[in-house]
Amino acid sequence: MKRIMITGALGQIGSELTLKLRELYGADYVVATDIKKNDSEAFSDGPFEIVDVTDLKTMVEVAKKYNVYTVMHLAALLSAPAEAKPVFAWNLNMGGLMNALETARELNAQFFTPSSIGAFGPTTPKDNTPQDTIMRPTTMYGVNKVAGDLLADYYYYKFGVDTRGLRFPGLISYVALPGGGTTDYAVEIYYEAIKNGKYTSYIDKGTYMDMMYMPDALNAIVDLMEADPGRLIHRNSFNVTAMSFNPEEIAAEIAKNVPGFEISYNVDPIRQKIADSWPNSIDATAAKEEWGFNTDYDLNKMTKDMIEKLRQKL
Ligand code: AKB
Repeated sequence: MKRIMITGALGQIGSELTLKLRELYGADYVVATDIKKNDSEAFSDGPFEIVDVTDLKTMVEVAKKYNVYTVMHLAALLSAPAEAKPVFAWNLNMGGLMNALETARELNAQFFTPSSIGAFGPTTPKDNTPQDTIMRPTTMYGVNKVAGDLLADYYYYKFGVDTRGLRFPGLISYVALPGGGTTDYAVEIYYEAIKNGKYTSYIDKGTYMDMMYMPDALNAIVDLMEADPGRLIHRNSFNVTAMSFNPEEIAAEIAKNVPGFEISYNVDPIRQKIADSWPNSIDATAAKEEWGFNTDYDLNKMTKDMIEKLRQKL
């Protein structure tokens, strides 16, 4: 069997995806890469290489060294830091994606990269947002995601690269912390509930966003990559979601498990503006029909699991 190479493997998705793929396919067959090492198991439990995604030469060399069959490109700047440094975000998010696609083309490899609900904008229908709809994002992250969806489609049509991708909502996990997402409040709230019994939200009450628990997100990646290509009409930007809630609703669910838990608000205008430009809830029918997308966790089940796991961890 040939190998999978993951960029950004020590980040929020990568540190868990690397371990899951190593469990499924064997540790030697999953090459984790990142710009620097950290103490994650993804670094210590199998092959690891330093790769800066803006450096095409090194990326191709590493891919060739391991005879890579699938490139999974996760390295990217999330929505809030991308707003703070838009030029840097363009260079990293688009330059890194282009290099990863070129690496897949050169190795004749399958390709995966995550897109995001950030690809939608204020003129997109807000509720039950369709798979194919108006996409005029007003953030640099969103511009990167729409351009990335189109670029991955282009590599399929032009060069025949087997590109696939998912438009992820906010991802919630107790393993690795996300780095600078607008949806991160829905992770922080669990940590603060366990540590302090209260949380001050930077997202305002009443703000709905889509979310998904990490085990469902990892299953979705594996299922999409293993799907029959003949059934895929959308390929690079499938809407996927497991739940949509606002800060009051997640706080109420946490309070059922952490008696006395309280939420208060100190709204961050930058992240609130990003959240207000995103859908309330998206429609995942295309993913269900084309490759059988489904989820195990709703808000209730995820909250029980997050609290149990974080109590052990903290
Ligand atoms: C973010 O909030 O930036 C990410 C995302 C939804 O893409 N979690």
